[in-house]
Amino acid sequence: MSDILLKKMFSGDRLALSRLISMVENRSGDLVALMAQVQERCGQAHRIGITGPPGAGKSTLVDRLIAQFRQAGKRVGVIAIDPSSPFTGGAVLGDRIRMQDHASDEGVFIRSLGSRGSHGGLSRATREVSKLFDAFGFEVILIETVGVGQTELDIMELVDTTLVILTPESGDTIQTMKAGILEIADIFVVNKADRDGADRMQAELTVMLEIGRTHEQAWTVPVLATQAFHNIGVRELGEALTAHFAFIRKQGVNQAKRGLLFRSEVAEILSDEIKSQVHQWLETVQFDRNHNPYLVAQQALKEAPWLLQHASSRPSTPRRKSPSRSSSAPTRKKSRKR
Ligand SMILES: Nc1nc2c(ncn2[C@@H]2O[C@H](COP(=O)(O)OP(=O)(O)O)[C@@H](O)[C@H]2O)c(=O)[nH]1
Ligand SMILES: [Mg+2]
Repeated sequence: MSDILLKKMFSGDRLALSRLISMVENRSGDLVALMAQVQERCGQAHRIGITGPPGAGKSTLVDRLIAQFRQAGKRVGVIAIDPSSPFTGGAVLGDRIRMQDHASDEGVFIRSLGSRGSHGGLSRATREVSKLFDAFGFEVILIETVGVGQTELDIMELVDTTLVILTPESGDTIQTMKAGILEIADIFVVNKADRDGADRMQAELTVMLEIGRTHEQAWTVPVLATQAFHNIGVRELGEALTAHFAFIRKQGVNQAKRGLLFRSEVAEILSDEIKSQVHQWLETVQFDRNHNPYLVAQQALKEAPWLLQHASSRPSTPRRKSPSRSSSAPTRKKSRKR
């Protein structure tokens, strides 16, 4: 079934795209096989991450940026993330209403992701939805996250350009801000520049960036001022975004970093798969009260079905001895659920 959906999505069917996103969100179907096909069509989109404290104006800016990119003839996919909320309500719902102007535009697709549907793997779900968007043909992908915690930092690893939005009142945020956010920002925006203190905030940030600047850093992080609400400074922001994308395209990807990210992605896919197989296997095991979890785990490592599957497909692997039944070993239930 997913093959038909994929085919439809590749031919531009938005409903198919929407259903595939739901599959990714709910972790249903053979996602590894599905995403392997999606991956083949990826690599064209400019992925932009937008982060910063709640209320800074991220959604308003996203809305303005959508309009800007649409005017330039680019198609835009938007992922709005709310990791704190178990339901995608509240702020994200508000965001969707704010962005509703674009709802009838065929060149725009807005989707919110919460931690509920994604089974805890919010960064993996985000990465995969972003890949679906890329394969679908969106030239620009905007990912809005709330806050500056670990989830946001993880998500910012998935993008080409990271935009950090602050306001004139964000002094405390900068003080408490983890050093990480300064390092990951490719562009800073001081939004709500209609308020007092925007100039000072802009100057402070510029100084901080100057102090932290290293020699090998070829990109100078711009600190821009915007008034998203009044649509001021948005054109300059759009230009800075495009300039950064051109810069990283020209510079080429850092091979070492690319290798690191690639390995961590493979590790994430593998460990998710193994974890889910472990849980499936545990369903088939009957325990009595005195079981020692270490002994069960030890035994499982010896006769784990997921390892066996792998081993049996490799003729060079030495044959296993038939496992001896120890009193602590779990017994397999008759029928294996899959
Ligand atoms: N004064 C002022 N308010 C703004 C500006 N941009 C956005 N806002 C308001 O700030 C509030 C929060 O905006 P929102 O985009 O939801 O922030 P988010 O939580 O970062 O996504 C809303 O009431 C916006 O209307 C601006 O440039 N100036
Ligand atoms: Mg928002």
